[in-house]
Amino acid sequence: MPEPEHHQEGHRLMRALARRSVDRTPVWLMRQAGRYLPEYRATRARAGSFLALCTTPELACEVALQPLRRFRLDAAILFSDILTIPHAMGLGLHFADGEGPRFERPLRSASEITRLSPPDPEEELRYVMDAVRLLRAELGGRVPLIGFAGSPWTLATYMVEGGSSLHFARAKGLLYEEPRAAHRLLAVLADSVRSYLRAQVEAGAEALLIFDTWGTVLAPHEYRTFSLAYLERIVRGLKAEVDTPVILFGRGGGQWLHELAATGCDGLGIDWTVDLGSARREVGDQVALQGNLDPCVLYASPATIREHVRRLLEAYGPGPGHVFNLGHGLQPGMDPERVAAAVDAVHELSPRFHE
Ligand code: 1CP
Repeated sequence: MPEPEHHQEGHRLMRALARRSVDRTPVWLMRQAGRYLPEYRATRARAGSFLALCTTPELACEVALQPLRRFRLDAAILFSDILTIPHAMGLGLHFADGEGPRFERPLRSASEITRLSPPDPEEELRYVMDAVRLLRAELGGRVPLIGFAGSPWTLATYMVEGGSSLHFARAKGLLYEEPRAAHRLLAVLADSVRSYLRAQVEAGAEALLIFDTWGTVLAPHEYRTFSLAYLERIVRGLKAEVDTPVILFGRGGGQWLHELAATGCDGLGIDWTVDLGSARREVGDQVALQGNLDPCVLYASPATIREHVRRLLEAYGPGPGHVFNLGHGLQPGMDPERVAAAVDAVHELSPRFHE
């Protein structure tokens, strides 16, 4: 576990998101809890399933803490999944082994959409709030806790498709053919995400992350109308209610940096297809940037990993506002030793960018 930080007021992650000076670049990793860790696999086996792991606060808390025991990370992230909201709406989530998520009752008609209502975070999603409360207490202020949710459009793709998708035929078909039903679905999801994230803050989350994993499968007009507009609605709503930094992760969102920064968020999570230096020049005076090492760099040797970490720190350049992360999540086949090499490299190489 990292030591408490006495030398600066506030944690590095919080300072970096506010673009205030830090002694070194903060680092955490998307999917830092997960199958690449043997201790995660053991706890998951004890839980019996991924969903049982998510719905048992003690076990969710345990797996969220595991990566912090191994690596010198500057944040913990709630262990849960973005699909808890549709599950709470009654769609019947399950995870078949070796496959992605599946819904027993995907949305198949506009009338099913009309019947949806936002879940109560302290009722149907109480297990998530309990996990947040427990984790915050266990962390004891050592590092901040990040809460998260999926973007309305990303959630809608799973709810309409019934699971993961390649072409998003049904979800995109809905947008083009039944835009009013699509907007109704996205509006109920935006309300749900907003109240879910607000409840996470009340339960102890100190920063928030919204994953827009599938935004950029949309054409520009549809992206603005059906994804960005709802992200903006959520950010504005949250900003009126809580004083908590919000990070938006837009997978493939490189061409939308200006629009995403203009939502009023504090940080943008970017994937590895974006040049970090150009991104900083474009929007770095408005938002912090989180990212964006290609996760597959972690399949290389420690020396190569270190070189890529150095390159990324140089691409961002001196000064605050960078949260080191991967461009997407850690993968099950990755070696924890190489993950450690990346984290250690950030610790060793980043201070000189903050002198
Ligand atoms: O077998 C297992 O143990 C389950 C694998 C797994 C894990 C560890 C899934 C299934 N979800 C998670 C946890 C998870 N999911 C976290 C917390 C862990 C952490 O970061 O430390 C988070 C933040 C998520 C978010 C998530 N779930 C996203 C958005 C981020 C992203 O990866 O783009 C998405 C799209 C999901 C859906 C989902 N859940 C699980 C899988 C395999 C997927 C992706 C399916 C697909 O590609 O469509």
